[in-house]
Amino acid sequence: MKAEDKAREVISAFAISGECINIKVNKQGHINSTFISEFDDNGTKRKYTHQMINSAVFHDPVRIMDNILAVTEHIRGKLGDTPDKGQRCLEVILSKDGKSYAIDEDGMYWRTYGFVDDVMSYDKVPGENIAYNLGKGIGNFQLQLSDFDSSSLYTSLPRFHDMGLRFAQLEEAIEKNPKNRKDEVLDEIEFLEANKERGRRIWNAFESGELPSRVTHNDTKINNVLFSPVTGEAMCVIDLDTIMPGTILFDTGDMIRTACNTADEDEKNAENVDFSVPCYKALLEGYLEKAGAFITEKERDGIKESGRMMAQIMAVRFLTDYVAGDVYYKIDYPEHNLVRARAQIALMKAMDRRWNEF
Ligand code: ADP
Ligand code: GN1
Ligand code: MG
Repeated sequence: MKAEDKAREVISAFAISGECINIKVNKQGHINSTFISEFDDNGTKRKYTHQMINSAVFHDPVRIMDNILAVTEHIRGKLGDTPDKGQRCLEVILSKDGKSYAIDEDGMYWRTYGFVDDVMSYDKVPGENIAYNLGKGIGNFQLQLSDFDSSSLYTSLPRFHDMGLRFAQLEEAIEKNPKNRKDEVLDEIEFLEANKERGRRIWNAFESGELPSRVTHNDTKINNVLFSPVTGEAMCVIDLDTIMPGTILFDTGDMIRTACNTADEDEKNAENVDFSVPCYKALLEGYLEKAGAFITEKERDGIKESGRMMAQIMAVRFLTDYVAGDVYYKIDYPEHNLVRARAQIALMKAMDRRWNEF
């Protein structure tokens, strides 16, 4: 059965008025399967986002939905009577029996959000204004959640940004070498291993309590924020599966990694990958406008390193998936994960080249 037809079947379980007149796939994310539908309710058209939650990654979708309900409710409280509230915070649409999910006949969990319309999504930063607004948007998101009790959150992916764990997974994949890909990636392994100790510092400082634990998003890449096409303002932070206690440096790092990269995350020609110092400055300016008031000196001091650390985490994770045989990320062609890993390594090197400029 076509994916869209399957989606059409399962979404009838959600409390949506009207008739589904159109459904299509969105291919932007690497993890979940996302569909956009349009419903006609007696002449009024409304759009929705439906996602089949990736059960190989997320083992307890119900608890993830509990996290998302709690966090979005908290943010909505902060938004008060803001007229465009529906655009500024994801809205979970419940099922007809009042649940935040529906289960299809294969046992897969689905959820529905209101579609955030009239916004732009970028895989690559188009310029400094969007970098500034990404920083401000995530700073604001953290601020909105700064009084949320992080201990009430379910940890959906334990040790998600633990560099030591990520290296252990890489080493295990290399040891097993199921697709005989190890010999192709010896240079990459050597570079990453040589940077291992430096890459571990932020996680270690977080684990030892030197960096405070806060509610963080943990996946703040640029296409997980939707922007106004008019002003560039960050309207809505999406992809809330990984909201967990963490250090703000995971979020600054992922923003830097994605918003200061002049090339796509899967750029094939490493020479096209550069680190944009103007975007870095703009991103930080926006971020500190919102987060500057609550972050500590130690956190502030770690921001620069956080971008390099997250590029490294991603290089290690993409390389692991390549060696392991593409079991985690969605890919479009066989070398996709290798291309992604090389592009992140190129980004680390570009940062190093420009280290004294920012
Ligand atoms: P994944 O975990 O696979 O990355 P996301 O939740 O990030 O899934 O969704 C994938 C893409 O779908 C996003 O990058 C965005 O373009 C789009 N999207 C997701 N939710 C919405 C929404 N509520 N409104 C509009 N677009 C959305
Ligand atoms: C995944 O879900 P998506 O595509 O927004 C991944 C992130 C990576 C990112 C790299 C749950 O994010 O950790 O940084 O790919 N999400 C998960 O593009 O593993
Ligand atoms: Mg995403």
